[in-house]
Amino acid sequence: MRIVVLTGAGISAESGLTTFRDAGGLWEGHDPMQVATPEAYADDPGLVQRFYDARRAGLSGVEPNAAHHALVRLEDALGDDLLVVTQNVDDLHERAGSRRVHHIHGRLRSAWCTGCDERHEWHGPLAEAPACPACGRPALRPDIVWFGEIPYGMDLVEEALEECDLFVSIGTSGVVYPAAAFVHWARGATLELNLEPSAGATDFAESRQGPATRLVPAWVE
Ligand code: BV8
Repeated sequence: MRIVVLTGAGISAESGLTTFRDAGGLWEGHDPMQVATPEAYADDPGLVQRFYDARRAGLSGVEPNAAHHALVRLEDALGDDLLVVTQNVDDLHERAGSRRVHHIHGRLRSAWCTGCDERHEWHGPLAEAPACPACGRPALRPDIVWFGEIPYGMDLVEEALEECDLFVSIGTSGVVYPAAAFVHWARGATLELNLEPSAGATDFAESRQGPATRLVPAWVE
């Protein structure tokens, strides 16, 4: 049984990380559509760096929840037949113990040097323009896929979806593309687990509503 799981901000909500929607479309007081773009970064790099510095710092105050841990148990059972694809930029899947996680929108704890193209594990602030450990230039940006930028590993995801027996979408509103189109790329059965029906709920063979910490363990068991 090959399974592809897509997760969104909703799987991290019960860990205390506000979702894009629940925060009334604001993260740390900013409209992501205004700050999560290359144009915003070119226009005011300090503002965008501080927006991500705040969210990166917030990671040390939260823990994985029962939904993340249930996906680890599923991976223990399925091994490489399970692929977790996440839109989330937090590291809660990894901290729960998931080994095969693909971040299509990047990661808060990664810095990308626009000078030498190297990427580095990064836990501290970037707004102070630290030197790139590889080339020494102060050219580190958040390793985040902004609106208008190309998500990471689309070929890998498309191939996994075309070969899977089951596609499960957890905690996403289904408004951001191309992730919102994955249900159409999936070959097998499709299931949505979400607090409320997503924008694409009717595209799934089955859609269940409830908190991820209740629905995901129940589905995994
Ligand atoms: C691209 C990093 C080309 C930033 C993010 C018009 C039509 C179609 C597409 C477009 C269009 N105009 C523009 C586009 C393209 C655009 C797009 O989709 N825009 C949208 C707004 C219309 N997309 C892009 O630009 C993408 N790039 O298209 O490139 C391309 C494509 C393919 C191949 C080659 C080239 C890049 C998009 C990536 C943007 N970056 N993240 C950051 O994080 O700061 S997106 C960001 O917002 C998140 O990563 C996440 O993806 C998204 C938020 O979505 P969700 O995760 O779903 O979170 P949300 O809050 O919305 O929903 C939470 C859900 O959880 C809710 O349903 C809620 O009910 C539920 N929930 C809450 N609590 C719980 C719960 N569920 C269970 N339990 C709970 N306790």
